[in-house]
Amino acid sequence: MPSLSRRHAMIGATAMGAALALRRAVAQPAPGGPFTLPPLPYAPDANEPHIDTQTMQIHHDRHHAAYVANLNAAVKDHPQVAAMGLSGMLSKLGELPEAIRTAVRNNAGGHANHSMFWLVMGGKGGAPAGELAAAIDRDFGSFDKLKDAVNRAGLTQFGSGWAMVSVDRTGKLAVANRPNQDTPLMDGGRVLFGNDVWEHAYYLKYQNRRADYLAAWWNVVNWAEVAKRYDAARAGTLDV
Ligand code: MN3
Repeated sequence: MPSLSRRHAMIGATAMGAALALRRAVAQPAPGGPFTLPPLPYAPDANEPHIDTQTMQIHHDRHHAAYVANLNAAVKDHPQVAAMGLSGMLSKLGELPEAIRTAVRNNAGGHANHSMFWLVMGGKGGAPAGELAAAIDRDFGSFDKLKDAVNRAGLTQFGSGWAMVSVDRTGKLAVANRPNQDTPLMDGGRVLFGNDVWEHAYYLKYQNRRADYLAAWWNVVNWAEVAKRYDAARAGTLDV
């Protein structure tokens, strides 16, 4: 192999260094880390008067943003964990490095739960239709009974948490309330939809009247979006 002159070697090294730097730059995640705050899919006043604009802004722009930032900080030195994705890391919490397990549980959970939450709101309430309505009748008896079960789950969730409906690959529905930012994703399940019963979700408008918030929330559910999630769950393509 012919030896390169010192000058050629330097040029070669520089070019190789530039190529490596470029490759690293392309592989770099977005500033701040691999996880990003999804924009609200509607204006922050879209759920008025049931969910007030200021609550939506604080909830999305500060609370959800904090879960994303804290998750990015937790996985900063653990690219193999980040690469698992939200549902992947939440379903394998026990296999994660112990030092970041709680931070991932709280913040990946918070990121997943809120990403779902915004999507299933912004609608006009009413009632589900089609196959989803049939599944609700089959598994709960009626839409009213589903609402009662979810409201009861939300009302009896002590402290902070979520009142959710889980869905499996066969389309089977079940009420699932979880504390803090826990989620059926931690059991390998999927969330059809759910309501946030942390006080930050309702306190500005409803103060301690959680039952009033739970009742009003149904007026903003986007059933077309929930139906899409139902179809995706049965197709095996629903993530968070
Ligand atoms: Mn919240």
